[in-house]
Amino acid sequence: MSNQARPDGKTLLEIYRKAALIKQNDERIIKLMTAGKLVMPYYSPRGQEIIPSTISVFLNDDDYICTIYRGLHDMLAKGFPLGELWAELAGRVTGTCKGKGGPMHLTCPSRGMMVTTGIVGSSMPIATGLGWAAQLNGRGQVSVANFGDGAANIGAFHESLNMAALWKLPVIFVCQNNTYAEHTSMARSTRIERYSTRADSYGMPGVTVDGNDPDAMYAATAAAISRARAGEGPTLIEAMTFRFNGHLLGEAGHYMDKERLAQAKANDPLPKLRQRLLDEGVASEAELAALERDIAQQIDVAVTAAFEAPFPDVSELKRDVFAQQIA
Ligand SMILES: Cc1ncc(C[n+]2csc(CCOP(=O)(O)OP(=O)(O)O)c2C)c(N)n1
Ligand SMILES: [Mg+2]
Repeated sequence: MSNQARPDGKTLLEIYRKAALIKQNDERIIKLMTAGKLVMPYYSPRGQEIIPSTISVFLNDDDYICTIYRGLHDMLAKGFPLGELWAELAGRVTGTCKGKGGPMHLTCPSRGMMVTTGIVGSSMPIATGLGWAAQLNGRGQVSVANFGDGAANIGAFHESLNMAALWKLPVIFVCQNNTYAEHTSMARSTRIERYSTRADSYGMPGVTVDGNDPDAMYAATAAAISRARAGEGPTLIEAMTFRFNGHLLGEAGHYMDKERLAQAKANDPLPKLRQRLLDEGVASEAELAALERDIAQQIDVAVTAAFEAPFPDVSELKRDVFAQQIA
């Protein structure tokens, strides 16, 4: 552990800020959905927020990320503008996809957030293609593919890892292993213990880390990023985590191990990180409280503006479906 990169106080505070934003945003969505004010499919990332909060401290605006329906944490951590995010969630014209993408298709290409996809496994080939583009651009950009444990059993996983390794593409494959694919546990999906062992088959490093531990995530990401930026090729990071809600908000979660869920909630990484910031003298209670209040206010502003904005006009229905033909 001693020769591994460790986050300094300022970085830890930034990781906490991102994670606190994800948590508060999640709470606001659930509140508005249960009140019937916001209607959408919601795959809560609560419990998994340390993973992207740590990865994204290494990312620049022009680095690429691709994610899945359970990817709001990835987007928020990379810096999705809150106003445009809430407008998109609420289906309003002021969203980044003019309200026509919604929560399943969040994108913000100007900040490197290239796709949210509902097709399991499809973030990986897209991120691999973006990695190829980054290699051709030659500006040292990296491409991050976020996906779940279930997606590690899809053909696109194998094809993407093989191609990225072969061409030494600057891709970081991040398997956010919450141990369930929809209602099926990992134990019922594979004979192997660790998906990271598959990296060896394609000739790239693979590590399994505690995704809820900022130190472990930081060290794994630092190694993967420096390898990618140096033109040495991709890495597979399997980040172990657990989701606090069911697959889709509103489901009963009958298939989930109740004891493990209770344990995961008791080990919520957010209060732990908050306490660490206090213990290590990185921030005072008053400073953290102010940071959390500021996040709440930012969400208030974004929600209010979103609900005041108009829905797209019906004339927008067929626009932006196909690329415009150039004469
Ligand atoms: C190609 C494809 N097959 C099946 C589905 C249905 N489906 C939606 S989510 C999901 C589970 C994926 O689990 P995982 O990759 O572990 O991600 P998590 O939801 O746990 O974050 C499945 C099978 C789909 N959307 N796309
Ligand atoms: Mg999963």
